[in-house]
Amino acid sequence: RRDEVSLAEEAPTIFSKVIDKSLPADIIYEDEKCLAFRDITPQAPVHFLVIPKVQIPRLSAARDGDAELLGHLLLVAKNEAKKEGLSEGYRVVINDGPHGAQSVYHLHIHSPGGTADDLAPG
Ligand code: DGP
Repeated sequence: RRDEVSLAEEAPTIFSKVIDKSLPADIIYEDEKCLAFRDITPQAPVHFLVIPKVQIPRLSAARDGDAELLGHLLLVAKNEAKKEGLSEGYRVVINDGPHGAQSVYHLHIHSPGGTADDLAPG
């Protein structure tokens, strides 16, 4: 039996609409496996998200077979950070689940960057 939380986690999220382009987003990179776009509520001068096109709801739902995809997402994050001029560094954050402050249940990597003063703690 699956509980309400896991059913909710499997439902399509707003990011499915970003992927199928039914919801406009400022997309900065796309390939067959993933998409990178600017966060609608940026926490830093540069703040983009990298998401897989397949809906893995959260990091803790990833499987061993997702290793290559997860590595790809990280490499896209660092390539886009370079293109965005974040030569002095940036953060790479994944929020997982209620205690990790995850609000959208489609796995995403946050890459906020700017000056250290601009970055929210944690
Ligand atoms: P998290 O708390 O890790 O689940 O962060 C979800 C992020 O997604 C949050 O920083 C705001 C962003 N976000 C939510 N809805 C939209 C949207 O419709 N468009 C864009 N570009 N970003 C969104």
